[in-house]
Amino acid sequence: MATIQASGGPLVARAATTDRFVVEKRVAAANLAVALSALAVGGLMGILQILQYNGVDLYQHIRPALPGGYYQGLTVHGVLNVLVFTTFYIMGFLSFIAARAFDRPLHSAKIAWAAFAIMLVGVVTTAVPLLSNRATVMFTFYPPLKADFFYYLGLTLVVAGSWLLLLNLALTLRDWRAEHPGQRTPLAAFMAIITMTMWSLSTIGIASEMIFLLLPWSLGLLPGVDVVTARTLFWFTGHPIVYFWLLPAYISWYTLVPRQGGGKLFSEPMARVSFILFLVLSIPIGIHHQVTDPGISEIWKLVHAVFTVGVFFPSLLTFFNVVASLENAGRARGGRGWLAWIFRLPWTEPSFVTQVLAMILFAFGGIGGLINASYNVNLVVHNTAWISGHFHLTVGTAVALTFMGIAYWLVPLLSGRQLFNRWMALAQAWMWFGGMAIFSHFMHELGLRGMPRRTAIGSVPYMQPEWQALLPIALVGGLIMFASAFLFYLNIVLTVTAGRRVLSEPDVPFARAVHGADGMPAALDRFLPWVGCALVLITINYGPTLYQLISTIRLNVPGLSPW
Ligand code: HAS
Ligand code: CU
Repeated sequence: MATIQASGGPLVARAATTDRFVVEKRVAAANLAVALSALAVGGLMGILQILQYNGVDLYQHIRPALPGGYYQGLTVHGVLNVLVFTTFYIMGFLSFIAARAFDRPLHSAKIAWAAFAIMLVGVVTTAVPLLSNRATVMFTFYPPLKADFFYYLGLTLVVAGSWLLLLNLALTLRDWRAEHPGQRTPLAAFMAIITMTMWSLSTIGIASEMIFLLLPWSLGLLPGVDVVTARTLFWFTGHPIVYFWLLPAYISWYTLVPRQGGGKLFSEPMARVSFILFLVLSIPIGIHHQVTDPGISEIWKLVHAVFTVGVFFPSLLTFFNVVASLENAGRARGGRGWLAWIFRLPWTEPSFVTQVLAMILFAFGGIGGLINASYNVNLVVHNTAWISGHFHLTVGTAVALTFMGIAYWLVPLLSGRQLFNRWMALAQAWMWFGGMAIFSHFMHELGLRGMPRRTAIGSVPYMQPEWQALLPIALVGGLIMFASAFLFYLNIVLTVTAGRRVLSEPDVPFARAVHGADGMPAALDRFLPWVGCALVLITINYGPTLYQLISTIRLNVPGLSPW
């Protein structure tokens, strides 16, 4: 079976590859299993939350399992969905896709398994206090809310395990370069390395927060904590984490979706520029989450707001490039006219449709992001349900729905079986799209009407009639998403257990590029100079604030566990 590389180079014929990638397949399967299990439990909490908003508190009926009620459920929802599901899925997907793009196994099976093992120990360590209501602190674990030591330890292990993928990819790149002197790194592998480099750099913030503040504090070794310093270190990682979730989805949109649609990627150099910009610009903008925090100079808040508009740009490049690639596919399939080519796209191919629907909602999530980023307008939306609307379009759709779309080809490939039912998959994708469109629209609306986020709205004494009018519609959206998730899991479980066995392994659908890597500037295939640029910008944008916070640090705020 032939695989086409996105580099625009010649077709690379590949004979039976099954055995060469057995480790990568197992690593991917193990990571996906944890990821999808986490999403199942985390997603279930979501429906309990929107029911609670509507005055139906099912948490009361599961008290023995979740004694902390709404707030514990919300913490489980956030931790499992955006920390565990995303990180494990990304580890599995990137390990697999990078090896296939390099067309060679990863450098070390031991490192790949060690990463998985460390992260798994981390998840279990976090889960114990989380489920026993000793860590009801949300996924952002802002002090002075204080969780059990093991909650912080477990999350630290998940992050530390993920660093090993960067090590493994870097070693694999070295092996590959030795075998292919002078050649351009295959696009998907290049993008995977950029993603993991950006992530590893960005996690310096959360690692410092854990090691110097939260871990010793939760052990009683520090008299108290410094709230603003902790929050600033958190958002040093907490903003770029959203691009750590997004970039693997972009890898799929750039290197796989064009071919799944029947066409080619429009421009490989432009795709590389976009990823390099993410590496350089993702981190020095985290203070846009702290516009209302005291103790940080307005100048630096403004600088971070301006740079946030800068990081909008690589997503605009992606918008252009991905839509141009879809147009290429539509025309290759006989499409005509300015827009009529859209109808020629393969609208019955589950993986493709799922991801295109994710892209469409992401355009709206992106627009909302720009509103969040607009310094003074942020004051209108901050800490309201608007933000929940925003991130359900971004991580909850652009990322989660894309990952479901990837699962529609990856799970069959890993299990050696056909997708159980393509129509069920198509229904699932449209239901997520429709349900999320309703849910997130009304969450944005509720936010504009002043409804706070992270609040058990169903039991507050200040419930407003205008919220009461809109909440049931958001619930309808939530119920449609719930049904969609049910179909997804049914299809995946039936695929793995009862899908028709396939004799020959399907191809990984890497796309070729219209404008490929030939003649592209060498800088677009380098890593270290861009890491250097990122470090310079981080130093400029964070240096003065961190210096001021650390030099005036006062570890005197006692911890609270009000639940
Ligand atoms: Fe955000 C808060 C700004 C993107 C996630 N964000 C959050 C939180 C989360 C989150 C989880 O500046 C809450 C954290 C918390 O708990 O407090 N965000 C932005 C900006 C962007 C952005 C400027 N966010 C994301 C992504 C996320 C994510 C991506 C997850 C994956 N966000 C903010 C700000 C806050 C914030 C403030 C703080 C608010 C506050 O006050 O608390 C941009 O990167 C967005 C750029 C995106 C685009 C869209 C490009 C569209 C594409 C698809 C094109 C294809 C199509 C298909 C349409 C420009 C690439 C066509 C189809 C055919 C058939 C033709
Ligand atoms: Cu952000």
